[in-house]
Amino acid sequence: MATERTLSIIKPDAVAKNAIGEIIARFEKAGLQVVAAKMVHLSDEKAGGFYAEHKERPFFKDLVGFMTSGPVVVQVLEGEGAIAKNRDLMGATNPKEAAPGTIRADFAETIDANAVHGSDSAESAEREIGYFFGNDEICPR
Ligand code: RTP
Ligand code: MG
Repeated sequence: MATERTLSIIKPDAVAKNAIGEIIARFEKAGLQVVAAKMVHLSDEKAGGFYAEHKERPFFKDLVGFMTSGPVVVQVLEGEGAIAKNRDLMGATNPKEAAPGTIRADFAETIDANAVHGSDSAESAEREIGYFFGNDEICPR
């Protein structure tokens, strides 16, 4: 499998729980490397643009409200099959359906406040990484 990059966001609920380190440790233990990272408090515009694909969905307003409710940690993760590996580590969107031992099963309470985001395809990863990071902010190792 090829080396890939994916965008990960530790969402406001997990930051508020002081779980940044525990979540990043899971990525590292699974063989993913953090090659870019920053903490930001998203504006409505930045969060809405990020989730633009969901603009017409009934949950869009709540999603943007949640993503702007506190700071987030945005990272680029690099490694073998990073996109699928990160989605596996995250677990299902609804934490009640997430497999035991996944990040959402262990740190999230609700589908709205579900601890982490991860790119869902190579196309999404490319767009999302460019949405948050310039090339000079990514540090391959
Ligand atoms: P994410 O983009 O945040 O990584 O989550 P995901 O791929 O697992 O799920 P996605 O379908 O992209 O949805 C984005 C976020 O919107 C909220 N959502 N709510 N009430 C609902 O039916 C519903 N569906 C999705 C979730 O917070 C989800 O993470
Ligand atoms: Mg998604």
